[in-house]
Amino acid sequence: MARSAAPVAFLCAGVLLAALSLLVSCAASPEPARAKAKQAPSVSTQPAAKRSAPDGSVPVRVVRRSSEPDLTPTDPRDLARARDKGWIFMVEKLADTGVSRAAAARAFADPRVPEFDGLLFGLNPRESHSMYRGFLSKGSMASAERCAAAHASELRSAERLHGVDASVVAAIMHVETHCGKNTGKSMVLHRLARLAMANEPRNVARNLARYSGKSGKIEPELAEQVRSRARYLEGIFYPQVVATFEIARQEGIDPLALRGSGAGAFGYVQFLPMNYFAFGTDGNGDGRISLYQPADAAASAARFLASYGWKPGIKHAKKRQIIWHYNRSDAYIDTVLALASNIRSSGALDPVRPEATEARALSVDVRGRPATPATRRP
Ligand SMILES: [Ca+2]
Repeated sequence: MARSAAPVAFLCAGVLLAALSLLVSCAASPEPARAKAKQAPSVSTQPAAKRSAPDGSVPVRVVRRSSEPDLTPTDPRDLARARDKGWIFMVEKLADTGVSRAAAARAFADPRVPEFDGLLFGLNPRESHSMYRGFLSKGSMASAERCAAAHASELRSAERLHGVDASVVAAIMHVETHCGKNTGKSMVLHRLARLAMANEPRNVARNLARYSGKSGKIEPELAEQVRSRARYLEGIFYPQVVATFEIARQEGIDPLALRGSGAGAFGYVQFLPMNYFAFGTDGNGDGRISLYQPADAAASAARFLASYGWKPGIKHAKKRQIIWHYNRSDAYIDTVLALASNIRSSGALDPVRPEATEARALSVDVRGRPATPATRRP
């Protein structure tokens, strides 16, 4: 979604983050094709003592809220800076939820986090089909096929594990991040926190004023729509902010280090932090879960879809219902299913016969150009 604030609001999927006792609906996918993230968070499936991160990925244990209270004193300068920057509502809310006040104040006081200058939201945003038209161009379809072919083994493996069509997961991978080429450079914490501030009292007032007539008056029904939308956005995104701090707390990493889309999603298949905890799967069996590993990303997305009822042989209408949980957009669903159908018919996911591989190797030189005698000069 080139969709920064408003659009984010209509995607979402239900997920349980047991450790935080929070049940919310949350998006797996906001912004197709974001810039590549530098940080590669991962969830370790190994005991802590054995974990290491030679590839630079961040290991994350299963989320479990610590029973130990955080006794770190809050730096009053951080609190003052967070207040000046408009984030004090978020800091205090997080502290009430059980996130360390010191950690929250420090994060929002950090100069890397911009001031909160308000979030103006639409009341009923919808994605248009034109947003996705480019994904069905000849070039994009070919690129999606290459993505499927490059990761056929991982995608087929995820399919065997979760019973979800490999072509659908490949299509999602292509639409979300162009097969991992564009996973996003935005600060996940900041983007999620901004959306979660929708229901901050001053922000609600700002939006009520926006929807008021020249007289400054607003119809009660419209005012309730504005308030309802603010509560909805907060309900979706605030738990994601908490989950981001939970990742940082468990691993002792900087919460600002997580990078992703403008809507706070990250990795090849653009999961929000809670989905990362709920559906992250170690697809390649290397003992850690990283959504920047294609095998893990494919397995995680497949698990997500399976959790909403995807099974082999389900009807088209059921497929639509399930993908809706990934992104609440008909345009998105149409695009993913059309791409998946094309990937299937292209044979990109089919096993390559050894003789075919050999034949191809003979006809292509090292730079990938045809190497038949006719094109070569002596
Ligand atoms: Ca892995």
